[in-house]
Order: sequence, then structure tokens, then C-alpha cells
Amino acid sequence: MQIHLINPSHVSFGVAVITPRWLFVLAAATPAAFGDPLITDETLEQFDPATIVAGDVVGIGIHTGNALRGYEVGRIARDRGAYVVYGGIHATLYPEEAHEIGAAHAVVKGDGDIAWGRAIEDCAKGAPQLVYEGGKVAADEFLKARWDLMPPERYMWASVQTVRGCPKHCSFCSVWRTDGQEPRQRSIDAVLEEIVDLRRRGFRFIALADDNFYPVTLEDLRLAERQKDHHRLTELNGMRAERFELMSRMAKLPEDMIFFTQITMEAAEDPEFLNAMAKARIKGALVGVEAVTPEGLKDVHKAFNAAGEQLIDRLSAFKRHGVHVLGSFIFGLPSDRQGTFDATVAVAEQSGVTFAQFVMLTPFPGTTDFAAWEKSMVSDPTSVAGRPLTRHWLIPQGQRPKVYAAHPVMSADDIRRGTQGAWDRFYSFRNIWERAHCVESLKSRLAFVLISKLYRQMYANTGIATDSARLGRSAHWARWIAKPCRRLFTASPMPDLVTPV
Ligand code: B12
Ligand code: SF4
Repeated sequence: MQIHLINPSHVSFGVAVITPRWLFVLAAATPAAFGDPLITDETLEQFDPATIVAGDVVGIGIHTGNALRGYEVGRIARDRGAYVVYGGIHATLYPEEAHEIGAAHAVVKGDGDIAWGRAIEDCAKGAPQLVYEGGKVAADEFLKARWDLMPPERYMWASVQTVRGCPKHCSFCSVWRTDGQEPRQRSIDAVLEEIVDLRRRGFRFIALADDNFYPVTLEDLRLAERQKDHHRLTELNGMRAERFELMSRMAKLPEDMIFFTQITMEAAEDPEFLNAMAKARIKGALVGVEAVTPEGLKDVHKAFNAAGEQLIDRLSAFKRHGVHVLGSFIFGLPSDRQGTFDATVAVAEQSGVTFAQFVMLTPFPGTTDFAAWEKSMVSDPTSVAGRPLTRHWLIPQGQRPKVYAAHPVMSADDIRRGTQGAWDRFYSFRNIWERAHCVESLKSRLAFVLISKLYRQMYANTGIATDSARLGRSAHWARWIAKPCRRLFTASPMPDLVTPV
């Protein structure tokens, strides 16, 4: 009986940017008695049904964007006589859908670290449960990923998680609902051991797959002080101290290591934290800027972000402290107007962000945006390919609309064109070359251009592409650029590296 883990994707590039961490965590959660699982990441290549025989167990992890392909894989696996088990954020939100459309025997809701083993054992007995409640496992129960099972030379960045959950409640995000608002910080030893394991294997670029690397802000501390909530203050100070200890131990890792994380803009007001990040070689961070106006920030319940001049100042603070920013912007918010596209690109340029992504507002299930939109659609019978718009992830990729919620003044096409224009302007050769001056040597600058182009093309394939002709061209380009890019990320293995204390 073979255990399989499959990460579904309708498009494969041969190489990928970041390791899908769940594959290697669930590999660690697979009871030893069942042997090593066979791992297939379809962002590298499509899975081969012939590897599955009757009685095998196939675990499929889905988020909303790849659920449809995941269901297809599940149906094929079940037809071949395997037990099919789903997990991941989308299966957690819609377990019944995985049964109805994805031919599931079982669905694991929440974290798989413990529940996956139980599901396999039940399948082996021929008696899987319909649903397993994986819940939110405690931080000290997070498993270390099985990096020994990673295919060699396929990924540019490995991913290690240091914290799960986020105290905020942005309207377009499901993390605070599914992972909880109480941050679960992993033990520093466990994080360091994984990083060292990866560096020994020749990985020097590591993405910290965290929801929010800065879970305690200075404002949180001030608030607890004002409220004289001593218990809360001690708890928050303890969490903050742990972050600093993690970063000081990361600073002792080999000098060629580079980390990237996701963080809220509030960190810009905390120079001590930014300095510690730079010392730990956390050289880049995705910052959810979302909108450049106060009205836009109100639309997404993100009033803690800055707008206007203050925004430029905050984003620049990251760079001043040696942390490059990947600014994430959302278009299609109710307060957006035609001028918003240009104004946003202008802010991205003036604030010196190194990379930017411009996404169109998408109502992802599990978010407050989705709940409001679904309610507003009750009497709207619009369907595409036989699927109601409120189940947009079940519409075949090529026919999926790009804009869902009706906008007060712009048409869907206005938003699509405006978004496309923002990508095109920010990633024009001239602009990329100007930004490339953030690195010194000519070789590094050329690498910067290549990576910027790859980022732009790959994104066009992950739901961001705004028309299908561009999508085809982008996939072709991305495949072509991906291999030489992968080579830029290799490092000599350091088999003798020890974990810093
Ligand atoms: C790191 C990350 C990224 C990285 C890396 C992606 C990668 N290759 O892994 C980058 C930056 C590239 C990225 C991109 C995007 N991401 Co992202 N990402 C994350 C993040 C922060 C962490 C994911 C992670 O590695 N977690 C660690 C692993 C161990 O946890 P896990 O995946 O949840 O797996 C556990 C359980 O879910 C379960 N499980 C998972 N699979 C399975 C399978 C089985 C069989 C079982 C039993 C259990 C199980 O067990 C695991 C261990 O406990 C999550 C937030 C989150 N909390 O999930 C968002 C998240 C997954 N991303 C999200 C989104 C929207 C995107 C983008 C679409 C963003 C955009 N607008 O462009 C793109 C899509 C890219 C793509 N095509 O996949 C959303 C998905 C929402 C949804 N409903 O699907 C999330 C939840 C964040 C959010 N804001 O809501 N992402
Ligand atoms: S978008 Fe970021 S800050 Fe907002 S809830 Fe999600 S993870 Fe937290």
C-alpha cells in the first residue's frame, strides 16, 4: 500500500519558485509503518495516474485556486481504486464539496500534522471517516518538514514556517478565520534545525511561510499598557522577545543565507525590529499595502495601514533598514476610480518597493468579503459553465471571470485593463533596470532583471492574468526563464553545518 501526496496545478513549469510546504510536512506526518510517501508537485509536472494502484492512499491538498484540478486528480485516483483524502484551506471550508465533486473518501479539516496519520490508519483498515477534525495544533506540535524527500534542483526557495495565525481581520483574507487570531509561534530550535537541514542540502534562499512575521506591534503593547492589562502585556512581551531571539540566532547562520517573509506595514514604526530583521538576513518582505487611499483602506478593514505621504515614508523605512519590499496592492475596491491605477503605480515607484503585485479583488471563501458578496448574490442567477458565480473556483480556468463584485463606477473590463496596465508599467524594462541598481555587480543586475520578468510572467499564470492570450504567452515565457533562474539560487551544500545556539 503506497501513500501518495499530490499538490494539484493545472499548469507545470518544470521548476518552481517556492516549495509547497504542506507536502513535506504531511510526509513527516505519515506513519513510518507505511513507508515514505510518493510526492508529486504538479507545479513541476503533471501526476502520472499509472503510479496509483488499488488500495493506495492519495492525499490531495487544495486551496481555492487549485481546487478544481484537485477534484479531477481525486476522481482519477478513486477510479483506480485508491482511497482519496483531501486537506488544505479549501477542503477545510468546503468538506462536502470534496465529497460531492472530488470523489473523496475523507476530508481532514484544519491542520494535518496529527489527523493525517489517523486517516491513513483508518484507510488501511478499510474504514475511513468522512471528516477528520484536525483543528489548530499547538505550536510545539508543528512537524518538521521531510526535506530529504524534496526532488533535487527543482525549487528556488524552500519554505519554513515560524508562526501561524494573525491577530488582524482584513476583509479579503481568510487566515485569521482558519488559522486563528492567536499567533502560534514555533519553537526556535525547531525552526533553526529545519533551516540548517536545508542549508546542508544547498538551499540558501528560504521563504518564511508565515501569515504575519510581526504578530505583536508596538501599538499592541501601548494598548495593553493603557488598559493596565498586566497579564496581556507579559504575554505580548514574551512573544516579542521570542521573535528577537529567533532573529538573533538566525543572524549566526552562514552569511550567504537569504530569507523572505510576509509582514504588516506596522513594522516600519519599529526600527529595533527592522534592524533585527536585517541582521537575521531577512532581506525581503511581502507587505500588504492593499490601497493607497484612506477610503480604500477602510474598504478592506485595514485602517492600521498608512496612506498618502505617510505610506511612502513607511514603505521607505523598510528599505532604509535593508529590507526589500514586495508591495501587494488590490484593485477593484469600491472606492477605486480610474485614477487609482496610476496613483498606485506612482506610490509603488516613489516608495522604492523592489517588487510589486497588483491583484484584482477576489472574494475568497472564508473571508468577510465573500460572505457579504454571497449574500448580495442570492437573487442573481448568473452562472458560467453551469456553475453559479458564487462557486467561481468550479468554473474551468479559461472561462473563469476575473472580476466578481459589481463596482460602483467601473466596468469589469476597466478594472482588468487598469490592472494589466499597472503590471506593464511597473515591470517595463526601463523601470526594472532602474530598480536593478539596488544590487551592485552587473551580474546581479542581470539576475534581478531575469527574476523580475519571471515573477511577472509566473504571476500571470496564477489567476492574475487578465486575458487568456497573455496567459498562454506568459506560461511559455515563464517555462523558458525558469530554468536559468533556478540556477541562480543554487549554493554548495554545507553537510557539516551545526545549528547555532
Ligand atoms: C506561503 C504562502 C504563499 C507563498 C508560497 C506558496 C507555496 N508554493 O507554498 C506565495 C507567496 C507564492 C503564495 C502565493 C499565493 N497565495 Co498564498 N499563502 C501562503 C501562506 C502564508 C502559507 C502557506 C504555507 O506554506 N503554510 C504552511 C503549511 C504547512 O500549512 P498549510 O498549507 O495550511 O497545510 C496544513 C493544513 O492546511 C493541512 N493540509 C494542507 N494540505 C493537506 C492535504 C491533506 C491530504 C491533508 C490531510 C492535510 C492538508 O495540513 C498542513 C499541515 O498542518 C498561506 C496562509 C496559510 N495560513 O495557509 C497563504 C494562502 C494559502 N495563500 C493564499 C492566496 C490567495 C495566494 C495567492 C492566490 C495570492 C494572490 N492573490 O496572488 C497566490 C497563489 C499562488 C498559487 N498559485 O498557489 C490564500 C488562499 C486562500 C484560499 N481560500 O485559497 C492563503 C490562505 C492566504 C490568505 N490571505 O488567505 N502564497
Ligand atoms: S491579510 Fe495579512 S494582516 Fe490581514 S488578516 Fe491576513 S495575514 Fe493578517
